[in-house]
Amino acid sequence: MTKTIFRSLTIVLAVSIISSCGSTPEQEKVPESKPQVSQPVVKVPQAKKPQVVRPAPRQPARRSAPSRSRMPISKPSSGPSFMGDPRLISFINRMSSKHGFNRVALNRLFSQVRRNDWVANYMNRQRPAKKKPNPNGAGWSNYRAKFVKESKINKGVQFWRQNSAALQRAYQRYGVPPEYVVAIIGVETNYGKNFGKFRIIDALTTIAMTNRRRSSAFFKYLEDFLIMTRNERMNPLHPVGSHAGAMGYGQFMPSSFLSYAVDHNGDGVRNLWDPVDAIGSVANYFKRHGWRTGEVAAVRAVASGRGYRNLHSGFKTNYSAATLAKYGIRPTRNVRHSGRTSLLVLPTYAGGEVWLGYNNFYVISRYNHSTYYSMAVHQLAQKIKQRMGR
Ligand SMILES: [Ca+2]
Repeated sequence: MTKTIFRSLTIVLAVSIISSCGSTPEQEKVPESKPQVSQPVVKVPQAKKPQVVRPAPRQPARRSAPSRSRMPISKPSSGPSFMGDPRLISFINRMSSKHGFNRVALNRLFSQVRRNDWVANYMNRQRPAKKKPNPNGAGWSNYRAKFVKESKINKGVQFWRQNSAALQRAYQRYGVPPEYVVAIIGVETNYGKNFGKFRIIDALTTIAMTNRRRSSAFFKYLEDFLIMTRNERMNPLHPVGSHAGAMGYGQFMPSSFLSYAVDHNGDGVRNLWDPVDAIGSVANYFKRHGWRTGEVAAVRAVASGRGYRNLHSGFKTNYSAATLAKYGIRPTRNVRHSGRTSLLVLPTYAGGEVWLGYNNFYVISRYNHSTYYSMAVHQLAQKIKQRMGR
C-alpha cells in the first residue's frame, strides 16, 4: 500500500477517478499523490508517516535473506543509466550522510539502474484527476463487475484455505477478520498472480528523475526502498512490482512498508512477496488506521423520496442519524458500528444503490482513497466469507 494523494469528491461519480501513486488493483494503478481509484485505477494505500529508520541496523543472527522462490526477479529496463546527473549525485550524497549508506556501493548500484521508457511516458501522461461523470451513469455496476466476480470469489476461498493459519493469527493479533485481508489481496494482485512486471528500482528512479510533478515524492519512495532492502537484506536490483513501485501481495509502496509491514511468519525478515508476511502487514495496516473489531463496515440503506440526492455522498462524508432520517434514509438492518456514518450513493444500471459506510469502511478507504475501491473490497469480502460458510 502506499501513499498518494488525491482529493476525493464527495460525489460518488467523482470517486471513480483520480490517480494515486500506489498500487492499482491488478496493475491498473496510477501513481499520484494520493491513492485514488479510477477506472482501472486504484491506488495504493499510503502510509501516513513512515517511520524514521536509523542507519545501518545490525541484523539479528536469526535473520535470513528472504526466500528467493517467493520473490520474482525482473530483468533490467533497457534505457540508459542516470549516472552523472546532478540530482542523482545529490540523492546519493543524501543517502550517505542521512542514512550511512556507502557512496561507492550506491554508485555501483545506480550504474546498473536503467531508465524505463514505458514508465516515464506513462507517468508523464498522467494528469491530476478530474471528475468525469460516467457516460452511462452506471459507474458502480462497471467497477463492481471487475472486482466482485465469481473467479475472484472462488480464488479468494482458495487463498483463505491455503493461508487459514496465517489469517487466523492475524485476526487474533490485529483484530481484522480474514475476509477483508483476503479481499484486499484479491483486488490488489488477484491473490499474488499480478505482482507487476517492473524492476522497482528502475521504476522509482525513472519517475524521480523524469517526472517533475512527482519527483520529490518518488525520491522519497526510492529512499525508503533502499532502507527496506538494506534492513531486509534484499538485493535492491531484484524486487519486482507495479510501474509505480508498489510491492508484493498487498502492493505496499516503500513508505507503507517501513510503517506497516510485519514479519508475520517469524523468519526474521519482512517480505511482502511472501503471502504470510503480506497477510500480517495488511491486517496491521488496517489496525493502525483504526479498524474496530466486531463492527460492520457498511450496510445497505433504503431512501424514501429523492431528497437524499441533494446530499453529498462518498467515504469522506459524515452525517448524523437525525440528518439521515430527515432525508428519508435508514439502514436495512441495525448493525454494530460507531463513529462516522457516510452516505454512499452508487450509480448502477438499475438506478443506483444507497449504502451507509461506518468507521471500518473509512479504514478500508485508507488503503485506496476511493469509495468504489472500498465498496469492492467490502462486497468481495462478504462474498468470500459467505462462500466459506462463515
Ligand atoms: Ca517474514
